[in-house]
Amino acid sequence: MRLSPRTLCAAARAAWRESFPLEGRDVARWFPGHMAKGLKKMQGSLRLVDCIIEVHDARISFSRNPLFQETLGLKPHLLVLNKMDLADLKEQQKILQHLEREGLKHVVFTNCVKDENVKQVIPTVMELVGSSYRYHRGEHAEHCVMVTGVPNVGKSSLINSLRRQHLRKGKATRVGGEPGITRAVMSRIQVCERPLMFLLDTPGVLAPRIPSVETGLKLALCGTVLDHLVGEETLADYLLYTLNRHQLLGYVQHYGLGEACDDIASVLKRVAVKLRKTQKVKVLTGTGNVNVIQPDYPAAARDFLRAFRSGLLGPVMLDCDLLQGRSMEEEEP
Ligand SMILES: Nc1nc2c(ncn2[C@@H]2O[C@H](COP(=O)(O)OP(=O)(O)OP(=O)(O)O)[C@@H](O)[C@H]2O)c(=O)[nH]1
Ligand SMILES: [Mg+2]
Repeated sequence: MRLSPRTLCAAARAAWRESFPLEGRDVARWFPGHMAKGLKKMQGSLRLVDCIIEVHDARISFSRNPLFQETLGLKPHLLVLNKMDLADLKEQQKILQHLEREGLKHVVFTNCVKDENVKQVIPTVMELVGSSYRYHRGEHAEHCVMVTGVPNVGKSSLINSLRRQHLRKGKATRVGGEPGITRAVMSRIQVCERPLMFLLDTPGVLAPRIPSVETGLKLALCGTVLDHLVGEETLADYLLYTLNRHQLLGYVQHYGLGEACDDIASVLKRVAVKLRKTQKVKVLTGTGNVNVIQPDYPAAARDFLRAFRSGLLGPVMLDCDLLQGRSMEEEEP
């Protein structure tokens, strides 16, 4: 008998976890001390700045750092939702409406690797600055913009992309796949000639109190926290839970698993075998030493996370629960 896809999905869903254990995680440790310093320095440079560009990851549009709006909120503000190539933006209008309700009226989605939509950034900044108080003082012809955001969302990539677009110049600031690449609030980097505009690159800053463990895990999944602080296997488990919960089953095909599964140990085992990431371990038995082949679980977890982060498992919108007005923590009894 052949089962319909709907029946298969229903059967699979029944076996999937309804929630992820959130207790006992020390989210406070995920906020390193240098970030507090960075934020202070940013506040210090604020008077030199005409506008703030807050860069954030489009896959977690609502899990932003509230501190940016609270401490830097006096200046005109543009939200750049970057990595749009990795985000599921089917509900883009709803996302924009939700952000507008939070007071964020100026939003641009970008891909700073392929320079998509980056051309919209400077005209929007000019519009915002033009309608602000500073413009009417008519002092300087040049504009200075501070780029803020949590780690690893593409702040430095945006600066480099703007330079490619408007100056036909190469890299001015270092980019990297890990959080914490930019460490200091840097000197001004020119990104445009007409209008003359300079950008200040800044280090990524997480909120000292991440509002919930769930938000912390989503931030970590997008690479804004160093993986080892959360634990690669925990993170891989949260990824599996999230993908199954949203029925994003691209990982099944990517790793040739045959079927979806909600048990991380068994998924990582099969991933390790497929990637030949196994290790020989000596086991002492009563009759002597025996070499046993074991799956390399940490290596499989790293590959699973890497595949997700580079978009190989398909686009995602990790904050879609918030779009529908419910969170996992609310659902718990
Ligand atoms: N897929 C994709 N990757 C991007 C995009 N923008 C940046 N990246 C990648 O994201 C990683 C982080 O980029 P950075 O520009 O260093 O991020 P940052 O916000 O300056 O990071 P910190 O300085 O560590 O806070 C790099 O590997 C970039 O290549 C994008 O639009 N799409
Ligand atoms: Mg940077």
